[in-house]
Amino acid sequence: TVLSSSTPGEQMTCWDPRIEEISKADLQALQYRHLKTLVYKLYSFSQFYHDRMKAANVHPDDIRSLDDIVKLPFMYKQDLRDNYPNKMFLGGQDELVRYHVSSGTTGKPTVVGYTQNDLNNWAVSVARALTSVGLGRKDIIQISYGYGLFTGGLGLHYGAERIGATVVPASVGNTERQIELIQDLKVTAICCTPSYMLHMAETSEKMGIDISRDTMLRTAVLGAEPWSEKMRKRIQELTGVKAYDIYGTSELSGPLFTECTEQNGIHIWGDLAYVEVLDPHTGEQLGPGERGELVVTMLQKEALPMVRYRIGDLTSYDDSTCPCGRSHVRISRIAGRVDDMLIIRGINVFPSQVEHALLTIPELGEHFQIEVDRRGALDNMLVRVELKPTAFSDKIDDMMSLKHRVARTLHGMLNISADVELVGPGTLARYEGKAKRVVDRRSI
Ligand code: DLL
Repeated sequence: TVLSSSTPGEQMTCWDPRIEEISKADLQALQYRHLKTLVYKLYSFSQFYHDRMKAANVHPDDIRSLDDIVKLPFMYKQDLRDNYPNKMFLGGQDELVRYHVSSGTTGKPTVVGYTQNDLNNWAVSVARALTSVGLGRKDIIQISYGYGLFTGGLGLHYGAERIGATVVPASVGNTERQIELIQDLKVTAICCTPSYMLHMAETSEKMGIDISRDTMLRTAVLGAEPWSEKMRKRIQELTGVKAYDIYGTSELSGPLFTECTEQNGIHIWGDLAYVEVLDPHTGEQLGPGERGELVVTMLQKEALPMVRYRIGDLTSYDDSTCPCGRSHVRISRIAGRVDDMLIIRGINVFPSQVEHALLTIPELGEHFQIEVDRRGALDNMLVRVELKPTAFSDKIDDMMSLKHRVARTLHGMLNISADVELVGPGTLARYEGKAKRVVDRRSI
């Protein structure tokens, strides 16, 4: 087991070099063994996967190498919805120890069930993730993701306890109180969405608290929504913390994977998950560095197995060994979702690209909103963005020239003309959970 040294008092780390530094050949052999077992199990015991494999004319005996995974059919979020709430589960209810339910912002909610082993593997994954960003038993970690049906709060909670850290289960909301706790309990690390981190930074400023000077906070583990490299820089500069990207989805268990201290890609635990990146249109596998749709097979999940799950997130992979020593595949920061991509007058635009472009302009704050509408036959994009308090001016000329500069920057970086509206600091909505950056009126 990864957590081999857990006797009380002993340094409890989640770094096992036999797993993290495993050779590519050994990792592939391990993945193949898991895949083979999984496919036989599903063919024999899961009506859903049995029917899917039959329809695709593939039998477990046809899986003779890891590359043969391409013979297996895909599965989609829609499959979970069609089988709501738990028709895709394997095993009986007596083996389940937990449910989580996704918010269902894009349709019917999906329900995820966990066996005890599932919860254990999930906690170990998060523990490995927190270890890889340099956290350990000396840390005091505030979990400011929502606790409850959302996987963020409890997922990070159990992982943080596994590394022996002291957990502050703050959940979301009551931001001033959260900042007081960070000060009073000498919190060293926080886990929340990047938008909530920004909200905390703003709130602490209003309270006259400088996070880098007046608190011990040094690490932030941010995820659950897309954010850009520029946003990372802003957050790091604003708060003095080192900000790491954490990724996962409820169907895969919840938050699972993070960057390491090198901040150069999200490490996937290859003994638990096998990733492919596909051309979203043809379904063909892409090579390292090529951006496409992430497809994940969870190799050891029990209650709700996931084989070739097309999550809909866009990324690329890198299979070179990281300078930190971990040999497993890394994926790049998620660029957005296939279905988040706006097509404006034929041009593909991701909200994360807009964010990146806006943050190149020093006068602009971090909060923005994209509104898409149709004017006659033409798509129209309006980007509404907050000014920094220092950039706010009542000189019309200054504001007009800044507005033009923003429009030119967007055009230069995205090749699209957009209307720009500059709004005062604090005007746009703030989010404790996932931010909603796009209003597409074309589909309303
Ligand atoms: O958001 C799990 C999670 C909790 C991840 C806390 C990280 C931290 P869902 O609610 O099922 O699960 O949403 C999953 O959110 O498919 C992505 O589109 C998006 N997402 C999650 N993490 C990131 C990230 C949780 N680091 C969906 N960057 C995913 C970009 C992310 N998008």
